[in-house]
Amino acid sequence: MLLFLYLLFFLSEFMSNHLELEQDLERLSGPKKVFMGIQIPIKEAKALLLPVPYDSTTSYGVGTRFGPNAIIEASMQLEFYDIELGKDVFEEIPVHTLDELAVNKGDPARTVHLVESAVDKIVSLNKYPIVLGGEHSITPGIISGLKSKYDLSKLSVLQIDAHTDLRDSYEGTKNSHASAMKRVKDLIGGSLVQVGIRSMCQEEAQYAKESGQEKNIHYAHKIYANKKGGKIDPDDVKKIVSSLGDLVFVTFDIDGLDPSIVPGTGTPEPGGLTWEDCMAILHAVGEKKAVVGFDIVEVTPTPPLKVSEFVAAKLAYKMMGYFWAKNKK
Ligand SMILES: [Mn+2]
Repeated sequence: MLLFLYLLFFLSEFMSNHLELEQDLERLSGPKKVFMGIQIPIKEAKALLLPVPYDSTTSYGVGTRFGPNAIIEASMQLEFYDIELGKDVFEEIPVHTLDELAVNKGDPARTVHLVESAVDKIVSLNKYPIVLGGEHSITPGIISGLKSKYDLSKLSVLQIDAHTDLRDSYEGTKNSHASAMKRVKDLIGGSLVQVGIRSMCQEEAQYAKESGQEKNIHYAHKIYANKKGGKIDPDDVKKIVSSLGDLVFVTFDIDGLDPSIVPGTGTPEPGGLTWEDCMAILHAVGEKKAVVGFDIVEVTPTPPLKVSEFVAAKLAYKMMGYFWAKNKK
């Protein structure tokens, strides 16, 4: 009996010693690479951030697989205080950063399925999903993953992007980033509202006209033409907001912004939106709609420049504030 007690004592001493050593090591290795540099336990977090380091079907510049890690690293330089909102957004919307999804580069369909299953678990835990891509082909997986909690027949999607991504398939796959929004349209019953568009192929233009989608396309050059005093026309913002249903998912392809602000993206189209245009739109959407989640995709780091990933990190924080920290002061 005594021997048994002695063994028990020895074992517990050994384990607590180990725990201490582990904690010491963690401190020595510095902060983990997590969004904003703070890891909130899943139980206490309001949002779960899923990094999806996937590129497989991107057609021109490659490297979006390095996007999530670069954005998370850049986010550690952000201030918690949001000047415009007058508050610490992270305090209201604490985030837990999940490990990078183990994507399958050679199998786009499998990757989309993996994303779906991860997002399904996030919303089943009643957390907001934030997904960092990775290429745009992951978005249909995110939308499918929402269906265990939200009625997709009522879901609208706001897409900020240079491209419509409405090809039925591209280079032999229906899971290409060039077909991402066609897949999304197949999944949702609400509107797909596309903003900042300035590049499409003839098949897409024809599809947009014949399907009636064109009324929900807000071309970049028209937004420019309507500008007043350098600012996006409030009527344009109103049109964008009013064409969305009450339940909204936001997919933000970073190439929606002008490449002078974000050079690090696979297909940098000139004539893009300004930061202020995007903020005006996202702020208005957050005020009027229930936003269930968002993604930021197609960030391709271009070292030694860090501007693209920093802009993406700030964009994620602004969206958290606009969508979810809006009701409390
Ligand atoms: Mn795009």
